[in-house]
Amino acid sequence: TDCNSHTNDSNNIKKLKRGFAYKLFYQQGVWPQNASLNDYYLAVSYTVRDRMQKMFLNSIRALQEKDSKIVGYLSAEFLMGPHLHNNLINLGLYDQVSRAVEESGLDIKQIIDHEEEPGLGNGGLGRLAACYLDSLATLQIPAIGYGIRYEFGMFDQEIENGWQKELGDRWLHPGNPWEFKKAHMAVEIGSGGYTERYTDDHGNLRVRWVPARMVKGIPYDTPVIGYRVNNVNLLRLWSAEAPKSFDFDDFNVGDYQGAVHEKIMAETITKVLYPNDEQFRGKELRLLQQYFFVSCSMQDMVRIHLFQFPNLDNFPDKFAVQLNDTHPAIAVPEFMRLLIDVHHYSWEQAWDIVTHTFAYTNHTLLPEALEKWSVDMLGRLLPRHLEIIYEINSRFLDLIRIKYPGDVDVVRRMSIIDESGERYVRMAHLACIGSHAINGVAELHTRLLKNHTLADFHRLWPDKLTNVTNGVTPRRWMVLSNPRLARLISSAIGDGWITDLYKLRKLEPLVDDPAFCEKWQQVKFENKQDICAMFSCDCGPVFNPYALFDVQVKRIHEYKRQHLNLLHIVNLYHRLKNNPDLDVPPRTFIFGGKAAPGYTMAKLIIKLINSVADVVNSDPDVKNRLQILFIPNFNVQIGHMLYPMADLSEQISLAGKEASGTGNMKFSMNGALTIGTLDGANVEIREEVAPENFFLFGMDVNAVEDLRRAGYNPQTIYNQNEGLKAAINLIAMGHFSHGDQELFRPLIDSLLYHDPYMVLADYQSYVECQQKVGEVFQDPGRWTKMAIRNAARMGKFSSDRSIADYCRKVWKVKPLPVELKLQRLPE
Ligand code: 26Q
Repeated sequence: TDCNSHTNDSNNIKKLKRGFAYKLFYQQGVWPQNASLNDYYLAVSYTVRDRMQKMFLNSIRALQEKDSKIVGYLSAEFLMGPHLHNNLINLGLYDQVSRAVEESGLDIKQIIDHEEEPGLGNGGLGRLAACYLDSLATLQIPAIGYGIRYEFGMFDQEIENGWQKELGDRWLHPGNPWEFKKAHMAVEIGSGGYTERYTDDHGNLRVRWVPARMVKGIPYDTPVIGYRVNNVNLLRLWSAEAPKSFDFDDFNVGDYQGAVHEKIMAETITKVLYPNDEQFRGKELRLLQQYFFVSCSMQDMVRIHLFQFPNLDNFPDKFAVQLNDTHPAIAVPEFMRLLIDVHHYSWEQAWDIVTHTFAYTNHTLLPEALEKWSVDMLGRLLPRHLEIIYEINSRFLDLIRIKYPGDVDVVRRMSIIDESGERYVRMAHLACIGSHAINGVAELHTRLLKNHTLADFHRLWPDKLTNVTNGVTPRRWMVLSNPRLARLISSAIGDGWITDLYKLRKLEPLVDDPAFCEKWQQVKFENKQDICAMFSCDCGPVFNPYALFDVQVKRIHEYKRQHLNLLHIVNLYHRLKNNPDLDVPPRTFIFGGKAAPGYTMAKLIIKLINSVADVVNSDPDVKNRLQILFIPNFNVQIGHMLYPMADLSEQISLAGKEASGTGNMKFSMNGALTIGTLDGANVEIREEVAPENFFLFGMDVNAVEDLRRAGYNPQTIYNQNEGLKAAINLIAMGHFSHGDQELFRPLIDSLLYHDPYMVLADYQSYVECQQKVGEVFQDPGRWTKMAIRNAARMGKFSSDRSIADYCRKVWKVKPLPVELKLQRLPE
């Protein structure tokens, strides 16, 4: 009864408060009056963590007891974002903990905001892995996420004089209350050395790898809890340590320096996340990172399997292993090595096990992003793996020759080894050949893989390549980040949508309910006010919450075309200056995103955004009508604030370049309208929300291809378009650089003489579409209906749907609900 649950509540709050005090005293070792915010953050987190332990241990037991298949999700990146808030929501403890914290004289928001987020990813791919872990747990699918415990995650970005500056991310410094170090589960990882043949006791010829160096992999486990279920999955991240605790007795005393060096080298492996996405660079340490976490993870799964079964024959029935892009593709030869050299399987048996275990997700169409490791380097670091790769390739090419007699070109194209110049190992080919399933991440992307990037493989194995459109978790990206909207939606249609996002459809009839529409507008307005409040205290511009908030947040990359957005802004500024009566709504343009530290052009784009912002924001002629804000250090935490307050979502990549995009989904779920090209998942978003609720512009992939074939010359477009010319000239003449005409020249020259992403070709269409956006925004009733319809039709883009697709099409796994077997806890 109500009365009963009330007593339970206050009982629970009492217990939570006691928990905080206990943790402060015994764990942090401080009196409450001396405790810092960090002490409180840790005390609250440890208390919450304790509440997960029973579920965690029950989940692990369920895995061991039952004949259940486990998903092993191998990813070099997991961009988890802050844990505390998410765990409170998934556990259903937010309100109680909030009260308990309040009664202890603190503010839950302050404590939540104190968390240093684990930014162990670059962007889309890493965040996708995190959304998938949330959905796996919520759908009660047993899963382990395997990755790297980088000591330094994604760098922190500061803006200095308009330029990006990178600072080391010290996320572990304040202490990480969410992980458990499992020192006893360490594994050993080799590198370098040589291979040798030998005959074993039974007269069998075998191969042995004799590595030159060994490091230890130590797992750190972070529990991943599902939304309101008892299932707790595992994120297992590996950290590298020197093989022996540094004990110089073990080393030749004469080589003390060398011993220290070895230790430092070992621990370098998991030091830092490589901050470049979409641009492959063949660094030795990066290959070592990949091999390190892959070997740790495969050995771990083998150990778990052998705990339950006498041999590895049925490994593919126990584990489905997903390769998140080719970063973990070295798992294919590594598992072959473990099966053949260590567990003494024949090549044929081993290959059967391997190919029934792995599946591979491709995340990119950009040729420069495809991983290819120099054969020399790979052979030096992993000599046994190179031998195995050669053997895989030789058998594969025999198959190709039989299939396509006399076609030497197809052999050259499909070979794992690129022999066009210096020899390289093509990791995508290795992943395709070693997997039973390959998938793209949006319908268009998969089609392009089938027709271009992986066309030969698709022709060979027509059933292997499928699509699984990406999704994002509505727990973090709606419930957690947009509580006002979540409350409004739940009050209208109940809260079933949180675990079945298709239920948002029930919102559609409410577009004709003026009271509901008004509340919807009010939510958006309050979300915008929150942001404005954050910036109003500074001496900088005060943002107008009545303006159209036009947002582009994502990694800075030429293919994503932040500079197309800028050209429109400069053009609008120019028009407003020349015609103060121009009938356009006030706009606030918001940018956020990091540039890879070595990507000069991307860094120049950041500088240009900030330079245009400086001039426009201080120009009285456009005061309150045009404002630009670059939010530094875009990360998960800042995403929580930005997606809910956006009116307009910018998804303006050149068609055929963005594999999927996932920010596009987050915006739309939160009631922003999209201006976008027919690229990636935009195509499907538009399909779902209906064309009249989507601002489409630009060339489609066919038009892009036609134009490229006809010969694209950006200068012709520049010369023929007065508005474009004016915008480009303003930048080139130094209007935004205190007269300096050199500063932005590389960017201008690139646009005028190469324009690899066809910014100028799509410019006019974009500007006209933006004009339409402005007109619709001036009719708030119409805009709101469109926004509600957008959110209502986002069911497909829940990561729950994506994971259900993977379970059915790729992994063949079923839910394993965990019951809480009551067992008395140790006193
Ligand atoms: C590779 C080798 C060496 C160093 C770094 C890398 C590297 C690291 C990260 C290469 C690529 C990435 C990240 C790629 C990425 O985030 N891709 C995005 O994946 C999303 C999820 O599928 C898609 O929505 C985006 O379209 C895609 O760009």
